[in-house]
Amino acid sequence: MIRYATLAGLIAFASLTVTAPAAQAGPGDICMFSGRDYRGSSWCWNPGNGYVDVPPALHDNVGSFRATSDGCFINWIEVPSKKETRVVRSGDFRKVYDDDFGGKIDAVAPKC
Ligand SMILES: [Ca+2]
Repeated sequence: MIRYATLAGLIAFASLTVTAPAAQAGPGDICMFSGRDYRGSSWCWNPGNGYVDVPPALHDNVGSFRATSDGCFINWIEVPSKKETRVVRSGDFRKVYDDDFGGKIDAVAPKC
């Protein structure tokens, strides 16, 4: 019976972790959302991750973002020589970004 309770607890913990990614955003992250107003699919990046291509759900499809670290949004025009960039500063946020550079984002990096 005790073993069963422990297993159930582990499963509950695992599903909580999976269903609440936005709440897991830590300090120093830049979090992006597929929808406006911080809704939809979300993904958080940290400068320690280095250069990262954004996940498919957010590729050319960032509806909003919040930054608590500096970083750089990248739109590749021709890999690896031609890119368009936007500097992001800690404290930056956009509730609506898909009508701007959010509609072009391919990757995030610590510096432009
Ligand atoms: Ca792009």
